Amino acid sequence: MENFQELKQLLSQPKKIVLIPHRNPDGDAIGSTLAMSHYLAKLGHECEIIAPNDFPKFLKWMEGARKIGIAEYNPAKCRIQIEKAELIFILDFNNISRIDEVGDWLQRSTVPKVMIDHHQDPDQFDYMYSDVNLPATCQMVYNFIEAMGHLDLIDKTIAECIYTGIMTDTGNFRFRNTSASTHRVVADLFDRGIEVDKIYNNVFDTQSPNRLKLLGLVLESLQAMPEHRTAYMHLTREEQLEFSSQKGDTEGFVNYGLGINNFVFSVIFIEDQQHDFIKISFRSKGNFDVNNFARKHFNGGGHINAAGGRSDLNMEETIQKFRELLDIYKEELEEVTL
Ligand SMILES: [Mn+2]
Repeated sequence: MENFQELKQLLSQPKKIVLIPHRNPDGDAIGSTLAMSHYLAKLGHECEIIAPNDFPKFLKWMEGARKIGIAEYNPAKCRIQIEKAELIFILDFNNISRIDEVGDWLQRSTVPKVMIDHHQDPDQFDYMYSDVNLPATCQMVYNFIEAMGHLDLIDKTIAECIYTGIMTDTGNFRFRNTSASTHRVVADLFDRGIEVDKIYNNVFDTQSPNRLKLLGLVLESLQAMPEHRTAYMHLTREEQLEFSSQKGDTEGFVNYGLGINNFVFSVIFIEDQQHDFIKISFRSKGNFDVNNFARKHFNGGGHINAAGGRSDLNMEETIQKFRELLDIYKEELEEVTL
């Protein structure tokens, strides 16, 4: 971070601070905002986290998670909190368009903004710590606290939040950007008392029977295209209603396609429950760049191996468009080395 000393100076006086994760916050978004807010509170700041919309139950066990303001439920209250903020942290995203109307409130605010994030092509903010090589914003929050000279302030609660973000964003320590430094951070979190079995249990083993049935349905829809080393799945609105699908229930389904021998590209198409569009998740292995693919063809983006997008066509047309695109990428997909 270029002007880190200036930010450090800013943080030396107690302030009203608002922290914001991206829309549809995941483990890294919630983990990083909670870890940072617990840390800043220890420095004497008054912190509020404002999420654009609600997040799944399997992230609500973390200390402070239930106090997070949800803009879609309490817009007036959240807007006022942003108006009153003297400093704003933007974590795990780098582009105002990812936070819906919270972005409008943010743009109206003239206070300094600090962005900490690992996605590509960040917008410009007053203070920026951007590193696309790190696997999780939570690892960056750890690095930030270390740079502040405050590792001793990382207690078990903060360590749990950081671990949760790293664990979920690295796919349990198996995605490519997981590095020695990631494991060193995690080793230090162990020293601070985290219980990994408890965290794993809280995040992964709290599924409803309906979620597993929904997974069964999604796997049933799987289309394998060995020629393209690609698998895709889909889920309609009716199917989600049938199993009373909750927010977060479809998280991780897309990864199953990458479990097929020699496959490098997996996609899931999910019809939005309220609005007429298709939400798409892309996952890949090796150097097949789904960030690029999502940006170019489906109004989305993300990372090289994990990205999201959307389509305003109906399900059938969206899948048709996708299949046509695959032919263009056939060679590129063939060449991916594992
Ligand atoms: Mn992240």
